[in-house]
Formats: sequence, structure tokens, C-alpha cells
Amino acid sequence: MDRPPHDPDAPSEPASPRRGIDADWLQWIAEQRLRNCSAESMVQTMTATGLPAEACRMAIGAVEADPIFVAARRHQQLHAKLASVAGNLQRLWELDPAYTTVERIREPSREAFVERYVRGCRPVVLEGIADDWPAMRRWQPDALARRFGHLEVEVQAERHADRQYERNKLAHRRTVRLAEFIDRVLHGGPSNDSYLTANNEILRQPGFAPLLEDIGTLPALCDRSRLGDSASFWLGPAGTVTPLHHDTLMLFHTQIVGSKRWRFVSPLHTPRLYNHFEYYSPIDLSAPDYARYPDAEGVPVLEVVAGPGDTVFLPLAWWHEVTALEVSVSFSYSNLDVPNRYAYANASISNW
Ligand SMILES: O=C(O)CCC(=O)C(=O)O
Repeated sequence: MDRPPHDPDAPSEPASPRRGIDADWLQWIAEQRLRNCSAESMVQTMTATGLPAEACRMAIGAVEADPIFVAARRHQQLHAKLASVAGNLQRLWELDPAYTTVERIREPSREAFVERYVRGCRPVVLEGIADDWPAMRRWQPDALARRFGHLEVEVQAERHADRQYERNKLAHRRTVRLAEFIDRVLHGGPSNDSYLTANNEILRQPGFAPLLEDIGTLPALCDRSRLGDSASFWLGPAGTVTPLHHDTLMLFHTQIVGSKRWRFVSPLHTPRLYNHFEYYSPIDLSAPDYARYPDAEGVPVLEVVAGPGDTVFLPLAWWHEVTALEVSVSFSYSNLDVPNRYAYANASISNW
């Protein structure tokens, strides 16, 4: 490759084809080319920061000829192939005129449920499951405070100070007495600042064991003997938001008190959700930033509000964002008697 002409005004720097273009720029060039940005638009961006145009053109050429870039292109083509397979299957799903409706059903047979919702991979709300649950009478927040208020629980707190509160959930753990937390929930008004989430593990604590006795009939495909190990308790004010993510298993989520709005996005749309880190998407379905995340525009969102006694079924890998519309108490469980542990490869790109 030709070296750029020597610049007599820059005596301390030897001339180099990548003059002033450091490793960050080279990575940027590679990423933009992989997104099929034209060389000229990249040169414009680079020269706007003061870089010499000729050096920019040479660096772009050098990156494209680099065998490492060529290998990255091949992997990109494979990824694009898989994304198009998922996208085409999704087009078939969306042929269903009722695709965006979350059905509500009552007392399905085990076989029908497994076929249509588990293997068919569709979210659904089951009505009536909790009709015989003592929890429906006994889990009003003030009643819980009377029974368990003296016990300590772990909540997620100070979430307002951190946009990535769910990703950073371990840093937000705080221990409080349940009575104090419930008082805040009942009298503090709507807020997303603190929330008693599945991570609290309270159902594994001996003091909270009586809560499990308040759970009655389960959906037909649940294994009762594994309830204690697979269940989670959720309590918070109106306004809590669990941001868009997918789980690694399927679960049921029964609303006991108050209501939550569930928004779902198909797993086949994963390539459009910027899932660069673990199980999270940066897309806020309430205020999506399509300038920053253009591929997410037009992705259909399914929405349903679950009220007291409703049980949401979360099928495999479906993305979901959950907002409490009122003070809310709910109970989730993943003790399905079908295979329910799934591994996912993670991109683990934390700063993209
Ligand atoms: O209820 C919530 O806030 C979130 C529930 C959820 O995302 C889950 O169980 O995976």
C-alpha cells in the first residue's frame, strides 16, 4: 500500500497509512463497513473530526483487505442467514389475523395447552386457575404485613439512579423488614424506585413457608412437588417496570393483587432487538428510540393486562416488558413437567 504524502507540518509523527487513525477508529470502520455504510459517508464522518481524507480512505481500504475483517464478514453472512430464517418463520406466524391478540382461556386440557401454547409458543392468559387459592384472600399487602412484617426481605432499591437497574440488579439489593417495605408501597404512591422481585428468594426462607400453603390448584402441566423450588414472589407499587428481556425457561405468573401490563415480542424478532448483553434488550417499548435502534421499528408488540386471578403463560424465549398499573402482588412458577431449561449463547458486548 502507498504511504500517504509526508506532512511537513507534523515533524514529530512519522508518516503512516493510518496517520491519526487509532485502534478505536479502525474498529469503528470495521463496524460501519459490516453495516454496509458507504466508504464516502464514513470519510465524511471521520474528516469532520479533523482527520485527513486521504488517510481515512487508506485506513478504510486497509481494514477491508485485512483477513480478520474478511473472517468477520463470513460470520456476519452466517448470522444474516439465520436471522432471515427466523424472520421468514415470523412472517408465517404473523399471517394469523389474531397474531397480536393474547388469548384468554379457561380450563384447557393438558394436551391442548401443550400443543397450542407450549409447543406452539404463544403467550396466553389462563383465567380461573387461582379461584381456589387462599392467597387471593390472604395476600392483601396489609394482611401480609400482619403475618410476615417482622421478617427481613431483599428488595431492589434506588433504581431511579440507574437506567440499567435490571442488568445491575445485584448492586441494587437492600434488606428491609417486610412491614417497612409494604408501608412504603401502600403510602409512597406510584414509583419504579424499589420493587420486591423474584431475586428476593423469600419462598426459600423458612419464615415465609406458609405462603406456599396459600397456593391451590396449579395448571395441569405443573409438577406440584417442585413448586417450592421454582416459585417467586413479587410485590411493589404501581409504576414498577421490568424492562424488555427474555427468560431461560417458561413460566406461569399469577396476579394476586392489582394489575400488570405485559408486552410481548416474538423470539423470532430477536435479531431486531439489539440483544448485545445477556438476556436484555435496550428497547423501551413505551418510548422506543427508533433513531438509535432502527431495526426495532415495526416489530409487532402483543399486549395484555393481567388482573387479580389471571395467570399469564410466558412461552419459551418470548421477550417481555412488565409494568405494574396498581399496587401489585404476584406469584410466578416454572415447575412445568416438560423440558424447561434452555441455554442461550450470549453476545456479551457490554458497551455497544
Ligand atoms: O412482574 C414483573 O415485573 C416481571 C415478571 C417477569 O419478567 C418474569 O417473571 O420473567
